[in-house]
Amino acid sequence: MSKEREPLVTHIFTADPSAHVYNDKIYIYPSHDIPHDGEDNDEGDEYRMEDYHVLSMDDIDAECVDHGEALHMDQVPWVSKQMWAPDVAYKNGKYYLYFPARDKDGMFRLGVAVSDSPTGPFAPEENYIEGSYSIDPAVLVDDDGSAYIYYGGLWGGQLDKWRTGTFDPQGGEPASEEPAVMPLCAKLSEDMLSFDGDPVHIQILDENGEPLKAGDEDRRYFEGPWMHKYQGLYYLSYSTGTTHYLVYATSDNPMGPFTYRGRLMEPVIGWTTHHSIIEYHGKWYLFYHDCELSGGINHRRSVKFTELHYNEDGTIQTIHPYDHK
Ligand code: FUB
Repeated sequence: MSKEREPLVTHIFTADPSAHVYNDKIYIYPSHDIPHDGEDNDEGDEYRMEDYHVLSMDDIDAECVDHGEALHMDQVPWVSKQMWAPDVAYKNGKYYLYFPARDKDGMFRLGVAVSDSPTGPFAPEENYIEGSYSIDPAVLVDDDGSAYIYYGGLWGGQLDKWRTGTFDPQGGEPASEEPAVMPLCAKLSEDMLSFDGDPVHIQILDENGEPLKAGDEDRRYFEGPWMHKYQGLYYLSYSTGTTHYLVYATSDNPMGPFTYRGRLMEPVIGWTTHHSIIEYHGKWYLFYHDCELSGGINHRRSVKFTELHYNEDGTIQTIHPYDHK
């Protein structure tokens, strides 16, 4: 039986869970951490993932099943290494797996692979999505069928190295008083395989309508976006990276601008924090990961879930991940 705030599986290390409800079951699309004894660094070289496994639960308290390998990097012609945080979207009767990985030149790009089943196997496209770079894709298929992909991550995720529009290996975050690097968003084409138009940086504003600043590390975007809708409002949530919070901003438009609203979750054990949000049988759940099971080893993470609660004004109650202990 799966339990709240316990690892969903313990036979492999899993991270970056993207949860979805298909046919009344919960499907979780995580990264698959590989244990090794190498060092951690700011480029994220310790995250050496090579494949994806699909997990599912028949109900929120049912046993979590590992459906095995759904895609391996050896099947993807353009990938050299590091298959990081994925997401899946359902449209046109098919399931589309979006994933970041380094290409043969060492650049992170976004790929897509397709299946008739939520558990895969997924057949990859020959090349990465044209015009894509950086990491952590998350896809929203809106009520009118339009699909949007949100992505980007700083440091090892390379988003800050593209600030000039081309890749600058020496690039980094702006000075602390300058606007922060914002996440990217693109509309997806009808067949879900390419961008429909140029990606744009979506704006995350503070309470005065000003873009969050690079030095505002408690609130600025770092990586791991997720988009969900609640009572007609779009909620963009993400990790602040260096300060290890999950936070959120809202807008009445899927491409923003978004206004910062608050903190979703306090830091977990481990450097990274990464999540997704679903509604299931009338309740809301946050799927996330931490390194409790591995005793704090950053690249040996475990996926967990917990219930999430809204206040009447649409704000979300901050989750304290170890309060129950
Ligand atoms: O799992 C590798 C990377 O770590 C992800 O892409 C980031 O979001 C962070 O969780």
